[in-house]
Amino acid sequence: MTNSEKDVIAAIATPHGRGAISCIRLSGAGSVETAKKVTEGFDGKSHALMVNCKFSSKVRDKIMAVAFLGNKSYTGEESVELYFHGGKYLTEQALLCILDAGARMAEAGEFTRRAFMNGKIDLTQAEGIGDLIDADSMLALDSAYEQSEGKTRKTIDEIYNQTVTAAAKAEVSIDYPEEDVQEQTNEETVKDIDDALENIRKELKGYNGGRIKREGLRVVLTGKTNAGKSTLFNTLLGEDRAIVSDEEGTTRDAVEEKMIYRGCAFVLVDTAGLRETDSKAEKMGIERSIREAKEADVVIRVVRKKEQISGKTVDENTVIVLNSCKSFISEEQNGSNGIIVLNAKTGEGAEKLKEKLYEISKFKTQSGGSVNNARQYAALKVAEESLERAKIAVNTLTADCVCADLREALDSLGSVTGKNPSDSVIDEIFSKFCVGK
Ligand SMILES: Nc1nc2c(ncn2[C@@H]2O[C@H](COP(=O)(O)OP(=O)(O)OP(=O)(O)O)[C@@H](O)[C@H]2O)c(=O)[nH]1
Ligand SMILES: [Mg+2]
Repeated sequence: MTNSEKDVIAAIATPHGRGAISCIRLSGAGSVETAKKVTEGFDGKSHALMVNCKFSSKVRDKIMAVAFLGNKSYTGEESVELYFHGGKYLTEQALLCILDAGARMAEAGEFTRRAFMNGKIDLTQAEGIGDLIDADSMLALDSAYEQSEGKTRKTIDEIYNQTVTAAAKAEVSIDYPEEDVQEQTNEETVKDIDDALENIRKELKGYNGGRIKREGLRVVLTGKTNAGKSTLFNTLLGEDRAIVSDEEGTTRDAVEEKMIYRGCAFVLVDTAGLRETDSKAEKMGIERSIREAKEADVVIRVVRKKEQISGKTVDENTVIVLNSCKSFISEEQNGSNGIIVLNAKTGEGAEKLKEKLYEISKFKTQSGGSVNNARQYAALKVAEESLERAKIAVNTLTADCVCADLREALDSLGSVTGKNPSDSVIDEIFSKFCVGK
C-alpha cells in the first residue's frame, strides 16, 4: 500500500448545490480523529449523533455525524460521514476546514477504489455500483443492483474455478507422464474445459440482452427524406427535439435521445433522410444513417406510401411505420407483420409503436446474462479463445502447452473480477465515478 492509499481522504458525496442535506465523507485510518478536530461532542462511535460543528469561528452548523469502524464501512476502513444543512457555500467551507484538519481531497471514485482494494467488492460489483448511479430505467436499475450484489462475480468465479480444475488435471499429466494416467487425465481435462466453455458461451450469448438492459434498446429511425422521421422522433419523445420542416434533407446528422417507456429505456436515433444528393455534407449524413442502421437493435423504417414497403422483407429487428396512410390496412391488421400505421404529427397510433418496441425489448432482454459491458465481454472472448486452444492442445501438444493456454484463460477471467487487474484497467473503471463515491 502506498502512502497516498493510507491518507484520510474527504469529499462532498452529495450533488453540489442547494438542498436539504449535504454529506461529506471521510475514509482512512484517522478519519475519526480528523472529524473530531472540526466537531464538538463527536464521540467517534458507530451511531448517528447530532453534534455542533465548529469548523472555524465563522463556519458553524448543527450536524449529524456517523462513524463506521473497522471494516464495516463502504470502503472497508475507518470512515466518517457528516451531514450538513445542504447549502453549497456551507458545504464547501466545511470541506476546506476538513482538508485543513489533515484530510486529503479524494479523487474521482477513490472511495469505491478503496472498497475494491480492501476486498469489500470486486471489479464487476464496482461497475454495478457505477451503473446503479447511472441507471435511468427500471430494467437498468434491476440489472445494476444484481451486479452490485455480486451476480456477475459469482458467475465468473464459477468459470474461473472450472478452469483451475482443468489446469490442475493438466498438471497431473506433467507430473505423471505414464500413458494410462495421461489418457484418463486428458479426458477429464477436456470435460472441465468443456464445462467452462459452455458457461462462457452462455454468458457471451446473453451479453446483448444484458447490454440492452443496461443501456437501452437502440432504435434507429430511417427512411427517405420528408418521410416524417424527425416528426415521429419528437412525438415519441414528447418534446420538440429535432428540427422538422418540409424541406427535403432537413436532418443532416444523427440525433439521439433516450425515451423511457414502461420501465425500459430506448435510445432513439433520428437520422438523415436517404436520397440522391450532390451535397457533400448531406452525403456524409446519409453514410452515417446507414452506419447507424447497421448498429441498431431495431430499425424503424418510416414510409409515406404503401408502395414503398412492397417487396421488402421485414425481419424481427425491423418495424415499418406507414406515416399518415391510414386507409392502407384495417385497425385489426395494424401492428401485425411488423407494420404500424400512425400519424407522426398528431401522435395517433404512436402508442402502438411504443408497445411494439416494448415487446421487442422484453424479448431481447429475457435471456440477458450477467455480463453486460464491453470490458467484461472482451475478456470472456479472450478466455473462450484460450480455452478452445487448450482443448485442441490436450490431444495434440504437450501438457505444458495446455497449461500455458489455461493460464491465459485464467488471466483473462481474473481480469473481469479484478484478481490480477492492470493499473490502467483500474484507473479506467474508477475514473468514471464521481468524486465522493
Ligand atoms: N400532415 C402530416 N404531415 C407530416 C406528418 N409527418 C411529417 N409531416 C410533415 O412532413 C414534413 C417533413 O417531416 P420531417 O419529420 O422533417 O421529415 P424527415 O423524414 O425527418 O425528413 P428529413 O430530415 O429531410 O430526412 C414536415 O413538414 C412535417 O410537418 C404527418 O404525420 N402528417
Ligand atoms: Mg429529419
